[in-house]
Amino acid sequence: MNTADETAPQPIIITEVKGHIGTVTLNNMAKRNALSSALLDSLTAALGDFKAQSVRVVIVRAHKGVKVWSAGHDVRELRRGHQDPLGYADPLEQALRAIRSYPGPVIAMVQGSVWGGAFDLALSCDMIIADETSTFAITPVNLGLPYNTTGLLHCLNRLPVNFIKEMFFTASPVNADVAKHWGIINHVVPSTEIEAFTQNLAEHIATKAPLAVAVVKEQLRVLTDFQPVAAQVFERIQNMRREVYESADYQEGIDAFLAKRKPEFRGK
Ligand code: LCV
Repeated sequence: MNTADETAPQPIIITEVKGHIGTVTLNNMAKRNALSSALLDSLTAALGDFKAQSVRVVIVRAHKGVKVWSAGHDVRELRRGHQDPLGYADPLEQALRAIRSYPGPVIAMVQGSVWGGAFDLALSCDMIIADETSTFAITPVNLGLPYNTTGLLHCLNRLPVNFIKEMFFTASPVNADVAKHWGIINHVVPSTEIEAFTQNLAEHIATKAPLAVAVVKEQLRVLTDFQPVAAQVFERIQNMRREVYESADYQEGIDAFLAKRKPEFRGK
């Protein structure tokens, strides 16, 4: 028999504050923690709540031992036809900005596979602690989607451009050792120890002067995020991106994903 709590809708994220540490646990495993607007808006709201409680360090994680940390942007919600699928106002972009401007470290604790926009989300955290089961993939070329320039800047601030190109052009997952080698993750920690390791790191940082920590984070954000691009160059890039998201290939990419079949890209 179903007791009340078994039928009650599960929260899409679980939040917890203990001392100076706030934790967000992605909680939609049926959809592989796909980054739906519901999940992303909840994450952004949770960061606002944490800020109001002067939470000093945030951990973003999935449930212990998951095979998929997050399947990336909810493909069903990707805008189609004449609308930028990763525009400034997209819930994913709003969540990334909330992470990057949170006045304290946001640590991604990763187990399992990370896909697409979830890679950008993890990379937007201040540090990534991952276990041996973690993999990372960025997948716009699987959908025919023009990734946004801010997202590419997030990658450029962290990774060599030849490795970024390999990740974007192949859309292949990279494993924990490769991710550590190139600097995607700060520490590879055995899955049996990763919770304690991440908690200890967060608690250690939380003993430091929070105002001094917050100002260094904001200084590094403005130094890395604000690369000047000439207006004409930006408009040319946006025009190129529009041709991609208005292409038949982008429609085919989404249709194929939803139909669970391989896409046939024709270059138009
Ligand atoms: C909606 C999903 C998703 C999902 N959206 O389980 O990087 S960009 O530019 O491309 C950006 C726009 C982006 O992030 O795009 C999304 C990129 N993500 C991916 O390519 C990963 C897509 N997902 C998968 O490859 C598989 O789901 C993985 C390998 C993550 C897990 O495979 P598994 O066999 O364990 P299913 O595929 O059966 O998925 C379970 C349910 O979650 C839904 C999927 O449709 C299914 O729902 P139904 O049971 O209703 O069919 N799901 C998974 N990923 N990104 N929904």
